Amino acid sequence: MSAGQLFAPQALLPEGWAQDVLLEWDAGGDLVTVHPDADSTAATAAGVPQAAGPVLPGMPNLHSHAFQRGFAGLAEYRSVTHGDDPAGGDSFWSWRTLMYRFALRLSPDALEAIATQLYIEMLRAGYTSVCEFHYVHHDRDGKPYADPAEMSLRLLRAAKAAGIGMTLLPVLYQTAGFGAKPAQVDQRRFLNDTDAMLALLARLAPECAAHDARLGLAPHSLRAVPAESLSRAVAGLHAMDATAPVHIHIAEQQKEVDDCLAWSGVRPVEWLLDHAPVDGRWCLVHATHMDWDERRRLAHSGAVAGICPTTEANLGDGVFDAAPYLAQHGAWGIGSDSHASVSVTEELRLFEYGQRLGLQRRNVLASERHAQVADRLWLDAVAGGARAAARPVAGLAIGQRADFVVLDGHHPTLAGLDGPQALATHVFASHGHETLAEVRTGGTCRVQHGVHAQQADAGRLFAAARAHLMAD
Ligand code: NGQ
Ligand code: ZN
Repeated sequence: MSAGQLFAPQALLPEGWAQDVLLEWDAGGDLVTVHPDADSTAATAAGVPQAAGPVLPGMPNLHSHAFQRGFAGLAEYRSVTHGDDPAGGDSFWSWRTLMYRFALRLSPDALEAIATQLYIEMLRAGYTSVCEFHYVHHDRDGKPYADPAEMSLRLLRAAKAAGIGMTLLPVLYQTAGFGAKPAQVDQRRFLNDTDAMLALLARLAPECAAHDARLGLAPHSLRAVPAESLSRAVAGLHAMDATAPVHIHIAEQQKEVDDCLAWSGVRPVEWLLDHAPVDGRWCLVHATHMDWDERRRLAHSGAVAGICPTTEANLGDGVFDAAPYLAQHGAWGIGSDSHASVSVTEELRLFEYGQRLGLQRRNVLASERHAQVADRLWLDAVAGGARAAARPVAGLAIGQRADFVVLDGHHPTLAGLDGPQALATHVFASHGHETLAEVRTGGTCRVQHGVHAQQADAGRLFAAARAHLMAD
């Protein structure tokens, strides 16, 4: 027995576009029927609702620091005239100093308000699940809350309230740089020893199960986690759950590459591939700066490269060299990271545009299989995002979650276009999210014509929380 049904005149299945697709899901929100070339007359006669336009798999957002939504837009001014960074001015590192100042003011209530607003915005943009890379664990003095899982639980509640799928990744953070450099005072809210982290994971496992969330671990970076802690924490996680996801920031800034070389003689991605059991359970966030061999090895490892194009642009990280990585079938997905932008289409577009700008060519990431760039981008990012999320969100296929978005075939921008043209227009030539008619997770409609039922209340709480934090 299905709990819900939809008839899609056109739908983007993992293998490509299909016509007249009957979708059915069960009471748990899992797809039980994905039937192309179904009889549309029979479906209409049986009262199956018809989609307003082409149906796409919902997009997993593989990298988020929710609290940074409250800070987005507030560091777009010159804060440094001459610093110790090579450019002698504002950089990733001076941004980080300001961001830490904001993080130090955060309360549990503020985090929940900001995250709820953010997750609603994600749904409105067509993201149907999120991997939350969560590192503000402790109170302002750096002491654990009475319940050390306090902040994590706020994120689970926010995801539930918004209706977005959740992979919670508590972050292990111990040091300020390679070679076990002691943590800075302004990093005090992030710190846990390895045993405390394993205890936090054990505390969160039943909570995540109760919230239908997946639990993983995020060693923050090779800068923040010494080698021994990295291996012990990953082993501890995998003793609890052998398939749990592991995410790590890596090689985002040239300085990190230089520091890693000075410390170990090898580059960060190379070091990780040599010293950690990197496979399909891993997501290497950014991986911006790789040489040819690192790129080849990462592509063959099965791990996902977590690309965050708007944040990487905002922070001046560099451009991920995508063409050779994708040519070697490297897995990748997208994340909104610092939330300078919360837009699936803007991330995908900028990913392709970075390549065009660098190579002075067009349609760089089209493939032999997908002449349409947008088809390739969308399907790759869903597949990689699902692997990073370690949840069944890999697209419109039986056994996967009924997470999908419906394009608005009646909107003037899309009217009269077929599925591939509509998707290409949605990605490359639409403004805002007006071309989305509907967003569903687990079959439940969360957004209809841009509106989420809780958006007004969430918006008020967000604005109040941010005003309070800024006055603090
Ligand atoms: C973060 N964000 O953890 O929020 C980092 C900055 C760091 C990005 N890398 C801090 N985009 O990497 O040290
Ligand atoms: Zn990040």
